[in-house]
Amino acid sequence: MDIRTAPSAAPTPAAPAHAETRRADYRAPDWLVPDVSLDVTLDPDRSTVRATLTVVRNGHHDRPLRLEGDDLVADWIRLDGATITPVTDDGALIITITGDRATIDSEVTLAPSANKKLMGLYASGGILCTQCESEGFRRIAFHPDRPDVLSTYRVRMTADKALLPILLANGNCTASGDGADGTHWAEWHDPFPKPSYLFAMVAGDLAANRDCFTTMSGRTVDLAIWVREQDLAKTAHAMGALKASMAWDERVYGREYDLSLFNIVAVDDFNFGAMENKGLNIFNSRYIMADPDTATDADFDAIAAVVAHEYFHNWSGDRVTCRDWFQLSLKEGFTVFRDQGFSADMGSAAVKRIEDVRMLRMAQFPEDAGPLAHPVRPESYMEITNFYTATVYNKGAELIRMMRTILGPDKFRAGSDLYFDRHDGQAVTCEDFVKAMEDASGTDLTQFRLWYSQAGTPTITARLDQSNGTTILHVSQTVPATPGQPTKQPMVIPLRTALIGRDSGAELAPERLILLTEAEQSIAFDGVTEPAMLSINRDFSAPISLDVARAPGELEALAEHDPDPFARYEALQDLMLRTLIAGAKGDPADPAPVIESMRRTLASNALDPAYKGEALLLPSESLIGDRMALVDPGAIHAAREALRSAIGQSLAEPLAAAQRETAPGHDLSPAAKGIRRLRTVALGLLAAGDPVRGATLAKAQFDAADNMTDRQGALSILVSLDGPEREAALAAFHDRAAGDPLILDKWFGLQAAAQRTDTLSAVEALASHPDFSMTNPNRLRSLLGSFGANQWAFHDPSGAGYRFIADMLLDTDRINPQSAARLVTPLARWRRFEPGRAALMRTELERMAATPGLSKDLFEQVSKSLV
Ligand code: B3K
Ligand code: ZN
Repeated sequence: MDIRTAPSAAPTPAAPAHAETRRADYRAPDWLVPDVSLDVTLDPDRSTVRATLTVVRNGHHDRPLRLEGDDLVADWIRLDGATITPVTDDGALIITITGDRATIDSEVTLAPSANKKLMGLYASGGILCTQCESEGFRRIAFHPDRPDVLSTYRVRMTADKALLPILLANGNCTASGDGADGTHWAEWHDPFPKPSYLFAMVAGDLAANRDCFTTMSGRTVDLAIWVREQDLAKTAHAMGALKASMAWDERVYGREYDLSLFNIVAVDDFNFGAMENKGLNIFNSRYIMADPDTATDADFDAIAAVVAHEYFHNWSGDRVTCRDWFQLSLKEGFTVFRDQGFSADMGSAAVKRIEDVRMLRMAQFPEDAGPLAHPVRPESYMEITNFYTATVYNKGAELIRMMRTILGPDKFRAGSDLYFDRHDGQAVTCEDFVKAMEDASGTDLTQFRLWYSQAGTPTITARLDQSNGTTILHVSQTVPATPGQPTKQPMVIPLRTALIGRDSGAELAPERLILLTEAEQSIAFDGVTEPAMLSINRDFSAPISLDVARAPGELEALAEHDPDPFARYEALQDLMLRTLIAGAKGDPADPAPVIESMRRTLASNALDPAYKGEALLLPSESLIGDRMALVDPGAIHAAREALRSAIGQSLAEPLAAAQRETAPGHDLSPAAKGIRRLRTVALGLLAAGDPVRGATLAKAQFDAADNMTDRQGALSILVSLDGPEREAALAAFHDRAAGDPLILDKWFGLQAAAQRTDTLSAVEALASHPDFSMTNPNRLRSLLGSFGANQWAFHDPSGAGYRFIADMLLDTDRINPQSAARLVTPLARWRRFEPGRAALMRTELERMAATPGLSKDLFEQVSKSLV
């Protein structure tokens, strides 16, 4: 059904019809393309692509060949050497072929420098590069462009040697040389059959950081990270992460790299983080370039995680790929799970788990609770680009984690071995992954499969009953209704659970795995003779909302004694949330229990600074809102600031001591990072308790910083304060950036995140700043993404924040629809807000929906938000 015909949808007279693609309609390809040969002449303003496709009929049928094209005009098309004029359908070519095999040649002319969608072949700062996932190859050549059509590729690239001296594509370079008139050429061959979304080529004036890696079978792989010459010094961390990832995948998953070359290229204009093209990963430069003076510790960690993620895709994505885009989580959920494991092994597993759960709650839980909720394996889409979501990625990773928890590490590894062996070289489904896990482990995962098909975050209630001399845990689950899924079945919920003595603090019942499979279940614990406290969903073993009946004082005791680091963290968070929600509702909210728990956490000798930094961070304003029936941003902000201020005043001494601790900027050890993390968290609380002292301390931290973590941390506090220190630090930060785009992104982002009444007008002014750019996705995200995430400022009761974002996104949509569609999600949550704001948000969505010429990307998000 066209979504615009839904009875409650907004009127959209001028919008084009956009058909839904449905998972249930999947049909194997009519034609296969075993070989693709490209002859490309590269120039920023006028490139030509000659494509030769060998096509083979797949099965017995008389259907024509369909070659997709997006914004392509064919200079000519030939079928077995004879020129043809095919029928066209929505940019695609429909070609009738009589035999079972044919050769299709075509030529198109492209203008990469005019391509601002950043899909297909485009220019970024003089570098020509490609982005094909999901459906970008059809902007380079006519092709079926679907992930279940796998081909081997040969590519010949020709370009002006002075302008574009480096020519790269997937696989191995088989020949190169100089041509006439200052041109040069290179030929590349990728022996591994791959879908078109993994095709890549790059041409530019690039320099390489080169290294090598010896694989477990003794082969040497040449590694290169390509950037502009002046950025070479900033690639060392990424190279280290790449080598560590290669070793980790051999050790943990038994996966060896398969080509003799692995190239990474960094570009400044990129729609997302990075792309796993076979043998030629292309990265957003923010996930490659770092030194302690320009990148924070969090940036360093993110670089390692993304380098690992893209590298791990070589097996989970490239060697075994997706049959269709509904299976996206097959590669993304699994690969996120793999990169999370890598990061946990490289640093603190406990802190990594806390960070990952925070991310899940910040991005995925709201998605699951809103109009854009969809299962990990979606059933339909208008624009697949809109489904690169936290649900597909992060909830998808949680599904893999739960399978590992249920099967245990050894059977899980047997399952992943079987999956890779069984499906090497194939395009497969999420079902194939689960089946491999089932077959290798002998465990029935029938009910578990509901996690792939049912959207919504399950809510679990748990109550420990010790009233009759027995100890019984009563647990129940409900899965909320989501769009298109009014009723749900009970899921398999793995809950790592232990009992802890309320008086002794001892573990009364050792940890066990409870598998909840029904709507309600009761579980008996034997031999428990003293009052017990429930330590449940340890390590966040299931991605659920949990409501536990607690006796007074329990959360405080668990925050101090629970041996599971995640559960201890969670107890303190719940304590904070209880106080914050009461405050936001106008109920009495005594801060003392939170303050005393925080005092004990700060003083503990058993906890490291990194953990303390995480534990002392209050839940965000949006997370508090997620736990309330209706969100009132002003009341939430006031309650949170009141608690922060009370903490800052009561714990001024220990916080100041933590803030005084420093670690040298070049020291990137987990211990040094932890000191810096805690330092800025402490500074934020101190400033909340005493803004004048806070400004002085923050400016001193800013001025003395020998690293970006301390400098950005100080500025992140100063931007929300008043006084001359703020303006001085902002000006100094901008000067130090000296045009470095990644530092300027921080400068924009910090101001858009400021907790101030004038943030909206500041953001409006920044949109006209000479350093702002509508065409660079990083800069757009820095300003609009940070502002949209700033609950208090964005939800200004006047509605001016909504108007501003809508205006900006309508402009963005004409340039880069993918970016516009991604940044609209804060407005989509309108139903969660108090009626005044909800009406204003809805008005802006309706205005956008009624705008003529809206892209399919933005139309899908806006229209689904209104239904
Ligand atoms: N697979 C890419 C994402 C592509 C997004 C296309 N809209 C990067 C990643 O997840 O590794
Ligand atoms: Zn990925």
